[in-house]
Amino acid sequence: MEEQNAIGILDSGVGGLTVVKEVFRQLPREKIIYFGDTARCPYGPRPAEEVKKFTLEIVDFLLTQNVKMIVIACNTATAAALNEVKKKVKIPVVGVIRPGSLAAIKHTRTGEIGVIGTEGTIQSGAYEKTLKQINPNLNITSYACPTLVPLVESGIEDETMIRQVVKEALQPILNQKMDSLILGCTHYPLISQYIQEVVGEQVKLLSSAEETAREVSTILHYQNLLNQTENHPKHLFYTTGDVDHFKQIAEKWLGRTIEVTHIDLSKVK
Ligand code: I24
Ligand code: DGL
Repeated sequence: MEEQNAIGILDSGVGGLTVVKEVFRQLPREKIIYFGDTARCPYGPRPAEEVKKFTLEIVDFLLTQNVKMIVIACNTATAAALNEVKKKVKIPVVGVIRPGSLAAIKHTRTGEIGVIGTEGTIQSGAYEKTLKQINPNLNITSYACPTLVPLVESGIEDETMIRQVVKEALQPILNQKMDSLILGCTHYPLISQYIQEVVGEQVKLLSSAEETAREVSTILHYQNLLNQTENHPKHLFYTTGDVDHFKQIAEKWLGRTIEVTHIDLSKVK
């Protein structure tokens, strides 16, 4: 039965595990097959065409795993490839940009919305397009913060240093009016407390992981694809990079032990 097939979740590396954690919480009966392209991470500084190519390769791999749905958990990949992927595959495809945008639209009172993300995400204009398609009167400030992914991935725990990097990264948008700020990158929720400090408590931070898991739930229900039978589904995690390093970060983040397999995409097919 198709509903017992897994949900395929892809990301440029480990950041998409924020979406996995929410899917585990909101949809505990669903089996997950995660693909983290850690060998080619980060996607943020790469040209859109390259990110599109990488994303399509991963989608092809996930299709060989018989997934019933695909979640593009990476903002940069969603910006570069969501439309193309949707055109190519017959199963439902969800990105992280629409759910995050809808959350901001639901929250804003002034119509002034900020978006921060990688260079690729911001340059694509995908958030503006999505937001303005729903409400053309919104006032959107979008800004790339290329230092924040390296900050999170450095594993630095020194709060003074984190504060300093976050403050510098956000300086240019501090005089912009906004009542909502979309964290348009997988990694930003991990430093949201520092971002909140810098932008002030009057600005509501919106992250897409929770909203994306809810969108997944809605679509599975609507398409009659919710898994009704599984109780302890066996999840699979693929990484193009180092298995032990991936496993260490993922297990710490998810709070459970997982099975991780190395994969070389050039050897698939
Ligand atoms: N957090 C992230 N990426 C890393 C890291 C981290 N190292 C420490 N912490 N490294 O992303 C990325 C490069 N690696 C990835 C694995 O393969 C080799 C290359 C954010 C994690 C999002 C779930 C800090 C850290 C951690 C565990 C949980 C959360 C966290 F170790 F911030
Ligand atoms: N996952 C990416 C995103 O959400 C951040 C890391 C990267 O640049 O690959 O945009």
